[in-house]
Amino acid sequence: MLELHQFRHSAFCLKVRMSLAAKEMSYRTVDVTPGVGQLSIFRRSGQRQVPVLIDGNKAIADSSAIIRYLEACKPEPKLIPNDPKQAAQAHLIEDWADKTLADAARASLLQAISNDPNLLVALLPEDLPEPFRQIMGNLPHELFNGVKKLLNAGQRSDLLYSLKMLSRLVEGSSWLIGNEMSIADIAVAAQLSLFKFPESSGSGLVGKGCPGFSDHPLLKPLFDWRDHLDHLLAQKKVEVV
Ligand SMILES: N[C@@H](CCC(=O)N[C@@H](CS)C(=O)NCC(=O)O)C(=O)O
Repeated sequence: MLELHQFRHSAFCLKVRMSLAAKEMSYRTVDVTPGVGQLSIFRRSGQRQVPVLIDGNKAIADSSAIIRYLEACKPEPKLIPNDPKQAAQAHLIEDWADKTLADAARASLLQAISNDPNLLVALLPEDLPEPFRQIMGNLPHELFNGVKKLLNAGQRSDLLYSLKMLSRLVEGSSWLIGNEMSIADIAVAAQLSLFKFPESSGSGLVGKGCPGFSDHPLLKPLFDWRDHLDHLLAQKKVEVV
């Protein structure tokens, strides 16, 4: 049985769960405790970040490497297009989502949390007993590792511009590239989760996120597109508990 070692609300871990669902591959998740739990991740994979996929005695780190591994294990349905030009486009969009969008998403969520402490409480694990929830009312470090500073006004407006362009791209079309779901759709949708949490994030978080983005009228087609993908993949998911 494949095992996904993860932080529940990490967009990179969501990216892998979405890919496993797209391929209808069964797996179970292991929630890693930030800090102490990462020691075992380091022992098994030689680095400390999640997601890490464990398949027997193999440990694969990095969401993009994991998806390439899944693609080799179960080639259909393809997440990396066969056509070399489309494969190149998919790679470029995935790379933009994993770097530029991911950094901006984490910084924006951090900003949203600093304005709304209830959002932080909603991000804590659901099974955390109440006394711990109160003590742990600090920042979820696993999400914000690497966030250097909040977005300034210029970066926020650049981000909004890119998201509006994406919104235009998905309006009236199901997929970012060609006629099938690809890694580009999954990578973008996964990072969008931090701007507006999808239903699959659980009832405490769904709809919450970063005001100014989550409720921007021109981004509605983008979040509708993401919600559609989230529903579609929820039906295909084979997570064993
Ligand atoms: N490039 C990696 C990024 C993974 C990543 O940033 N993981 C974060 C969680 S969102 C993490 O493990 N942070 C903890 C740390 O860096 O110690 C991927 O695509 O999987």
